[in-house]
Amino acid sequence: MMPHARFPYHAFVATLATALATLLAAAPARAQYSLRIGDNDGYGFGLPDNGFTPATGYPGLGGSGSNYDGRSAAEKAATDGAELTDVYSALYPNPPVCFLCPIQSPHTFSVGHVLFPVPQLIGSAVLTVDMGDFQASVGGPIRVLYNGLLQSWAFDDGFTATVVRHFVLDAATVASINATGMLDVTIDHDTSGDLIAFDYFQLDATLPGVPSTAPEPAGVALVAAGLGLIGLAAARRLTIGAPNDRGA
Ligand SMILES: [Ca+2]
Ligand SMILES: [Ca+2]
Ligand SMILES: [Ca+2]
Repeated sequence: MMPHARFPYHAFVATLATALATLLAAAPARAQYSLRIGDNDGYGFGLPDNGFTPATGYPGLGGSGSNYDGRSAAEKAATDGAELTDVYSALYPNPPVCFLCPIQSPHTFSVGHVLFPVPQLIGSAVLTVDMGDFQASVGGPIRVLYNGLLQSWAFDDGFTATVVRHFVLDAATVASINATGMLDVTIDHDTSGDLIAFDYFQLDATLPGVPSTAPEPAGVALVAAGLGLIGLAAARRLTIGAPNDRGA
């Protein structure tokens, strides 16, 4: 047995520093609500972000690769908007691009909904959409609404181009989310003949009035306790006048 067990000061400080780093890493991130609909798998065939599909278009059977279906079984069965991802075209265009080439989409409907349940109040939100083959000047712009509020998605990225976009939602949309507890992104293809595609949709939101990196109260208490112990350890070292704390 050791007659005089020394306080492992340096080991204690190292342990406390590790605990603090872990605590800060676990602090709430900037986005306190995050939900992705569909998956980030490159439109179901591994296309890199902001990349281009092959010159022939999506790997489907119809013109420009239309009627492509790269969905998983879960995405095919989904009703929250994931069923609109990894297919080309994401929606059946109305009017059709060509009356003699009916294979244009695995879907036969022209209006889709991406539905995010938001069960808490939010202060701000960003909608991220990985979208492909938008050609507003060729086929006409897609009509898009957030909870019934008209948006402008008149993008001209071009045939085969895909783009990851981040839409900062305006105050009216945030208020409508807080009023209804959800975000309904309505994608209306009734006024456009443009064939389009989506890889995924993601909503990130912050809570109102909560500093984005503030530790939780329990964490603050832990930090205070740790600082107190450091002070006690330092005081003890001064009291006993230990010249060397490292042990043998
Ligand atoms: Ca997928
Ligand atoms: Ca297109
Ligand atoms: Ca996908």
